[in-house]
Amino acid sequence: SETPATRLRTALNAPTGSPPVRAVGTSSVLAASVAMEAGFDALWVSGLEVSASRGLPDANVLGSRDLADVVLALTGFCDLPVVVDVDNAGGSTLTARRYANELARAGAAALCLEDSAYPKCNSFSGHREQRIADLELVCAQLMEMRSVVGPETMIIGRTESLIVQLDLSVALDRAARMVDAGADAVLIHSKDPAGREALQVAARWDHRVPLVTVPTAFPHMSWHMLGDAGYRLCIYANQLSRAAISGMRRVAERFVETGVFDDGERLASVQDVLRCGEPEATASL
Ligand code: SPV
Ligand code: MG
Repeated sequence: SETPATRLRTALNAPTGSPPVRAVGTSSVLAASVAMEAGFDALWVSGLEVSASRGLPDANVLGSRDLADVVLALTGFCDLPVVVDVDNAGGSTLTARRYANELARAGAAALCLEDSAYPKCNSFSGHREQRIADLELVCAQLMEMRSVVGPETMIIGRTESLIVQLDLSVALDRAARMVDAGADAVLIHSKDPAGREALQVAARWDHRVPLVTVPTAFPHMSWHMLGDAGYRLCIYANQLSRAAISGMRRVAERFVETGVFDDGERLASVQDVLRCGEPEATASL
């Protein structure tokens, strides 16, 4: 029967050139309700967003339980497939086993494992040096995860090669090795603001498994363009959090200026909040 995981797998494996799956970072049900209304196809549980929402650095401080709590809330709320950023899954095969077990049980449709060395740092953090993990370890982690999740759960192999300024050939080779170890899809992360690197990746990947992109650094490239280039999943990792910050900042600053929050133009209704916990709720505001 159809589950969010099987729907995601089918959509990702549709022919190159079909519209890509669009996932958006949602670290709360509030964000997921907005994503669902807008018509996103899937949800992304971002290590960065979940860490930030708890006041933690995106640096292997978050644990599998923290992520599972978010996944449980999202899968309880809607049936969009949930793609989970497990970072380097704690940097060992034993920790990878726990991540895979907990997140699969929470209902994740896909897990994204990256080859950053423990302790990781965010691909965009300027103040710390990202290092890349031993490929043998990453492949062993992948195989361990594959062995504990069901066959429908996808595992995305992600390489940070380009983030640490290794050659594209190294990135493609590491991605291919992750596919050999059992990855169902591949993400070669890039922060080239022109988006040229992302296009080169798509042109040179052999597409034996679907290609995934996180276009944070090249927001001018639409999902239509990325789909045409050959990408099958576009992950908008943090844009809703950033929209929330700018929205909250605007109304908070205005409140301090004017003394009131009464600003019907800018505030969603109380109903919108109630509905996250009780879909049938009707509020008088
Ligand atoms: C995240 O959202 O945590 C990601 C994407 O892994 S990035 O921030 O680009 O590393
Ligand atoms: Mg992350």
